Amino acid sequence: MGSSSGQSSGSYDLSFKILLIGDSGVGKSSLLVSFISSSVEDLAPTIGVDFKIKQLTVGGKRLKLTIWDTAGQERFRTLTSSYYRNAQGIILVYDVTRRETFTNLSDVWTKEVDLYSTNQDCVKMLVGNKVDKDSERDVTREEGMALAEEHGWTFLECSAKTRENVVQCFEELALKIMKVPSLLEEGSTAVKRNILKQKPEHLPASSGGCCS
Ligand SMILES: Nc1nc2c(ncn2[C@@H]2O[C@H](COP(=O)(O)OP(=O)(O)O)[C@@H](O)[C@H]2O)c(=O)[nH]1
Ligand SMILES: [Mg+2]
Repeated sequence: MGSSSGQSSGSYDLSFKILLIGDSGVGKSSLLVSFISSSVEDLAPTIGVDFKIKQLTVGGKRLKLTIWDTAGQERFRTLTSSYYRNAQGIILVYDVTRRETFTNLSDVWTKEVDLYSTNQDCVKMLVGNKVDKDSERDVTREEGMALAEEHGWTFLECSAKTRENVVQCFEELALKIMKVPSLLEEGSTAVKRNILKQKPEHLPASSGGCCS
C-alpha cells in the first residue's frame, strides 16, 4: 500500500464508496445523519443524490467513507446506474415496523443492485431500522437473519433515533470490505487517484488517463 509518496495524502489509507438503498421512509437519511453527527466532516449539497464523507479508523486503517444517500427519488424507482457505479459496499435498509419495506428489498432493490453493481464482489449489509419502536414491530429479527443468510449478507438491527448499532453498521461493513482483495485494491487506488488530483504540481502529467 503506498501512501508514502504523499504525506498530504493523507489523512487516510483507504477510500470506499458506500450506498444506502431501500424504500422511502425507512430511515436511510436518518441513519446517515446519526452516523455522521458525532463529527464535523460533512459536505456536498444535493447533486441529484446526497453524499457525506466520514473518516474513521477501522481495523487499524484510516478510512474515508463516501456515503451516498438518495435525495428521495427512490419513491419513483429511478435511481440510475451512476448511483451504483464503483460502490464497494451497499447497505440495504428496511423499517422493522413496515413489512412491505422488507419484502421490497427482495422484490425490487436486490434486482436493481444486481443490474447496476459494477463490482460483483461488492459487500452487502441488511439493516432493519427503527428497533426503538418495538411495540409496532412487524418483521422479526429471525426473519431478517434468515433473509441475510439466504443471500450471504451481514445483518444488523439498529435505531437511527437512539443510535443503537448505528456506528456498528458502518464499521462492520468496512471490515467486510477490507477482507475482499479486489475491493481493498479499489479502495487504495481511489486514494492514489485523489493524491494525483490534489497535487498535480508535484507529479508528471498523468500518462494513463484515469477515471471517468
Ligand atoms: N422511531 C424512529 N424513527 C425513525 C428512525 N429512523 C428514521 N425515523 C423517522 O422515519 C422517517 C423517515 O426517515 P428518513 O431518514 O427520511 O427516511 P428515508 O426516506 O429512508 O431517507 C422520519 O420521520 C424519521 O424521523 C428510527 O430509528 N426510529
Ligand atoms: Mg432520505
